[in-house]
Amino acid sequence: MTLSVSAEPYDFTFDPATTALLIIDMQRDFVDRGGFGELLGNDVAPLRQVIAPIQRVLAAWRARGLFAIHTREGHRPDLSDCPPAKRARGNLAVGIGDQGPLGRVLVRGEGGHDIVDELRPLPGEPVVDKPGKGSFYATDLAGILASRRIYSLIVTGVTTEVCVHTTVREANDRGFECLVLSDCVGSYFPEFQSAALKMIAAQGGIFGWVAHSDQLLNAL
Ligand code: TIU
Repeated sequence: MTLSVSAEPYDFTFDPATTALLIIDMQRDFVDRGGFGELLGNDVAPLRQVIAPIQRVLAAWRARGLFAIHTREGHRPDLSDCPPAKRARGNLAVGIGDQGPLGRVLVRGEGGHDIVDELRPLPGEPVVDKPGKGSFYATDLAGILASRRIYSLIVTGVTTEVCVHTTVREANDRGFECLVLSDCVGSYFPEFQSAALKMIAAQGGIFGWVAHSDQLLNAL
């Protein structure tokens, strides 16, 4: 079965059986006050706006028995997988590995590292822990997608110009077709949100397609 979604730069067609919904880094560390995002100097409010639209898409996706994957950015408690350059970046008073209001910042097992309750993964939905911005770098995501014969990705999560963009670029170079849902990805910076979405769909869809989630829900 092939479905078609009205998208930029042109309709996105996909077979639901070979497509995964990818939910990137919807962790308290990025969308809650006191987390890594706020420690970096950001207002988390714009990111919280994507929770409800992703919830709607995830509910429709699950209702059809389709495959969803969640990612989390973070590090081992001993920080052995955190490059010193990443830890030093920003000269933060409280940074990666330090004790913050939500526990140790961006460390696996801590409160801030967890996915928000509204989007809690269900059994059967893999959670991919990643040390970098991209979801393919140093993870088993490629293996999971290969074993499920997944060729297309519906991409949601945060932040649009950082982990979403890095992941879409990685996926595009690996031959995946990516549809990014414009209202289900969020940035701390409105101007980056707009530019990042344009960069994906420009030049005939140089990295992929962009559509509002209503268009996907219509197709489903
Ligand atoms: N800072 C920022 O915009 N993003 C990140 O650090 N990680 C993700 O985007 N997940």
